[in-house]
Amino acid sequence: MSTTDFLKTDPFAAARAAAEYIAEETGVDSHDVALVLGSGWAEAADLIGETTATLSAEEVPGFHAPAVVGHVGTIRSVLTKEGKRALVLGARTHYYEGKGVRAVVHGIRTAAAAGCSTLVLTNGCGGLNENWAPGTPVLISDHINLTAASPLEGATFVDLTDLYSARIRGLAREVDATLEEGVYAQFPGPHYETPAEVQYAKRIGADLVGMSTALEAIAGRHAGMEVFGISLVTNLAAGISPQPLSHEEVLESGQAAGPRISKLLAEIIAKL
Ligand code: 8IG
Repeated sequence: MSTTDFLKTDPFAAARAAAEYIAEETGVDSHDVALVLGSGWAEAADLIGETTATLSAEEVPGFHAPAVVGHVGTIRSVLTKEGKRALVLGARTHYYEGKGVRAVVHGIRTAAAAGCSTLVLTNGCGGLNENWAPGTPVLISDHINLTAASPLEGATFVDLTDLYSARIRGLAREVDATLEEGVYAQFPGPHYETPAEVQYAKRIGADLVGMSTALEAIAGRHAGMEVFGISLVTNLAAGISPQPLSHEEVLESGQAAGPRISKLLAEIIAKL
């Protein structure tokens, strides 16, 4: 049976198989923290410690090569100065790729099976607050899942109160007291929102709009991990600024903010 078939029959067995492969290939029996790198966050891994092994996503059972320019298709094992083992997932499968929610959260389940007790989710997103200029990092306090999908199947009732760890948000604020926080709405994508949809998101309580994170956070909580999320506002959401959105703009503001947010993330991970 191919590993893709395995993902179809038992996603948790597929995650265990991937974790076993990672342990063998990296020589690290158990990892401590998983880090998912979204748009704009690619450089962060270099600052959190020494990369001891690099795998390409497509060699690990159940993983796919990334579909988006600006995303990194590697899985790295990083040793932090504090002696923690970080599993850095540069390859995220997005819901809009149409591979199914199991594929979207496979990396999360693999990280849990690899021993990770903390999950750090990063993303690039649109901001609804005009005061958040492109390049502003924002802590995720909660989410609104607008995909109408769930990574959980059957009668799996998981409490999502305080899904995004207040403890780790506190640690982040010790690093940078000016960090603000907001509610992240995951849209299915891949199109950006219309201005009317952005106003709708605002009225239902969102501060950030994007195409990832919520489904992964749910899978992380279900797997027993402590979840931390941080967004990089790479653009003002549609209609908040008079300018139209472009993927190039998103990549540019991500690159400009890179050094600052990489340092920020490394300092937060050092405190975990
Ligand atoms: I980067 O404005 C990035 N990702 N849905 N809307 C949505 N996703 C995004 C946006 C945005 N910017």
